[in-house]
Amino acid sequence: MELDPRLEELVYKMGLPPVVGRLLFNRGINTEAEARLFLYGDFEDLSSPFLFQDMEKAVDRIATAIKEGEKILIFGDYDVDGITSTALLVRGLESLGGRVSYIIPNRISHGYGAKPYHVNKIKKEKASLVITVDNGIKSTDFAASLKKEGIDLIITDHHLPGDELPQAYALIDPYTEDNFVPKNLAGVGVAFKLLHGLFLKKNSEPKVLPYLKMVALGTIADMVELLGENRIMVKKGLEFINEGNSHGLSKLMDVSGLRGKRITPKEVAYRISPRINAAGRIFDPEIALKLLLSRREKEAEELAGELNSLNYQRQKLEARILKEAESLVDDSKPLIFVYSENWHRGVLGIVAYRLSRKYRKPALVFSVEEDEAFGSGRSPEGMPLIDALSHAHHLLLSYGGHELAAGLVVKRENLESLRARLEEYFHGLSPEEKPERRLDGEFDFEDIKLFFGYHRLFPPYGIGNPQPRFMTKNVEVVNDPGPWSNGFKVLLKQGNNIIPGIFFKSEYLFKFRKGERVNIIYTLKEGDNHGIEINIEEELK
Ligand SMILES: [Mn+2]
Repeated sequence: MELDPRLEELVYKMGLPPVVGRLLFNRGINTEAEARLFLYGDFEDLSSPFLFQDMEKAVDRIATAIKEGEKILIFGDYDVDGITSTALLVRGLESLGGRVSYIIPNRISHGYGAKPYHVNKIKKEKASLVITVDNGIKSTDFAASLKKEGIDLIITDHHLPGDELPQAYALIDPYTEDNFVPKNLAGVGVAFKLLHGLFLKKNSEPKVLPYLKMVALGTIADMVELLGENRIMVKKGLEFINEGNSHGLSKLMDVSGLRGKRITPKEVAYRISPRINAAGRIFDPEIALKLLLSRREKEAEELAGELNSLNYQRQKLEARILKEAESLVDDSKPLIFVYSENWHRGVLGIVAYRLSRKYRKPALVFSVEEDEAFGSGRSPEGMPLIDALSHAHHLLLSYGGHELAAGLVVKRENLESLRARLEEYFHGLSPEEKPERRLDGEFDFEDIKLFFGYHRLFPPYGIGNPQPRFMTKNVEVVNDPGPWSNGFKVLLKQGNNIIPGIFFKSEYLFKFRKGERVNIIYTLKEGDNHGIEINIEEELK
């Protein structure tokens, strides 16, 4: 197997089989430290929270607030990342004796983020310390209003700052740091850093570990890469989730059809997150937060049921809007730009995502309400949405987001000029070509057997760390396939190695006959008695 020289050195130094090195390399890992963190990383390997320049200051301020019995208010956000961040700090600070309350702005009625008008509510709560989670880095006006009232503000966020930083007591955001801190944290990862710092100061570090459950949920839902520290935190968090949960989380898993099932990032992304999100998308995010905070079984059951029916409503709404939006698509244009007065704002993002995936171009979907249009955009890789919007910023009332997703508000009368401007921007740009099925490479069964000794070190799989997928050519079929579960099982041989393979496509029954030679694409699985098995996905000619 040919390896990059850097990789060859790494594999040699760490005593890894080349196949393992190659897979690490495919995931962007090419130093010994990164490789060690990936394969053997544990909680102790997370970087110190005190690498953040304002951490010390923030932790001390919170400690004082707890000691003096001041009211601390957590200012959250409506999605899974924002809700789990809020739950994490509410429960975390309470466990240290803090008096804590929270606000999660209702995006439908209040829009995104902290605004000066939230200050009244904060005053009413008699809070003297506000901590934002998963938002705040652009809330300069909010920060100024709080300052005027003499209320201290600690901002924790993972978004890019604007031109001006808010005037806060302490600011914790990877994007405002000169120090080396992990950059790809979700909002809940940053909130965890703060709590971790606090627990370290209180000499009760081990007690912070169970809060990684919230980190796992929010990090997976926010679609940041499951590499580096994120992957360690998600791995640990999922371990805790699989060991047992609070009433809130276990009722949520029940209604998601996951009772007794092992939770991996897939279950979080496809079953748990949509239900948490449904609350904020079409009704009130507080329902989801109350569920995560719930300590009473009966209450948790009711809230979980409520979330489940909101999720069902969300699906119906989404299907209707998607159908209507699609009827307005002009596929000859370089982007999809559609709007209506009859679309619910809460599902625009999902609709934009689906359109963008289907047509492989940027999609912007707007709900027009009176003289303003609220839009959500999604974009395939290689077509940077946020750059496009900043080129058109003079037409926008507000906007924010990143390369692949953005939100924006525009005056109704400017919609058509915005469309023209964006079409001009995207004209001639095309999305990055991505093969439908990502492959880790061609390997012999010899390599695959060596990798199998390491395969338990590779999950959790998710964004940035996909399940390894291999190709092997010239494999001999040892016997005719026999029925197995709802598919078929066959023995495959290459050199001295025989490996059982599973497949589900009945047309393969004609290809996998005794004595035939096949080229296959497959993933690995642990079979009976923890032996190696392969899951055949494709047979190549
Ligand atoms: Mn977030």
